[in-house]
Amino acid sequence: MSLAHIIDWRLYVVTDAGLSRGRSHRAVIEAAIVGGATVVQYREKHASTRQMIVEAQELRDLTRRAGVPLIVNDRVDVALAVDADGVHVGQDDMPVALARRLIGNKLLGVSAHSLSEALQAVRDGADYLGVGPIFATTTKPDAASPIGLDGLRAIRQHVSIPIVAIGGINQANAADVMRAGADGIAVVSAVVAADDVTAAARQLRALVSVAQEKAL
Ligand code: 3NM
Repeated sequence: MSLAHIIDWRLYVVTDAGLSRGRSHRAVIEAAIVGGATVVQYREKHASTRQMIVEAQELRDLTRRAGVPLIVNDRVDVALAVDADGVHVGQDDMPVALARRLIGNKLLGVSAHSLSEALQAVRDGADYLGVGPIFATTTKPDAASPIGLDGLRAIRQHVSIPIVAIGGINQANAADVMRAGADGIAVVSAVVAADDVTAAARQLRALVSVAQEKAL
């Protein structure tokens, strides 16, 4: 059993500068943690490396104080530089086995959009999967087509490492996603773009917790 099995994956909040309505990553993530975010992913596609280091370090400081794991999207170098808890790679990012060699026993998450990608990621040494998009999303313009709850269930049946589901997840469908076998929901817009980030996180956290308790 890896470290990934003892992490609370229920509410995995992913940053997005474009959706944060002028609020800093730090302000958004602080508010999300107050509302009950259990994992934070720093995802930044446009900033300079220098800016990413500054922002990731801010998130590192506050996630460490809160006891919440910090994962950096795509950028192994940034993750190592700020001593994040892990890295998350997509299918076009650094190959999983190579990322593993660079990060040692830090957490390694992999995006999977199909059962075959999921099985390959497990073979390559992923600690957890980001499975999606479950539903349509405008947050990631190059997202694959939605795999739905059935797609999520199929992957769950074949994979025992933790799964966070992503893509179009919100208050209306979070419980369904948990019932389909996810260990947690990964959300961008439902939290980061909310008027009240803390309230949005709190509501999602309650929904996933109730769904998970019922499933146990
Ligand atoms: N990755 P929202 S979908 C960052 O399918 C990301 O791998 C996806 O944003 C994948 O919660 C996605 O706003 C965007 O729908 C999710």
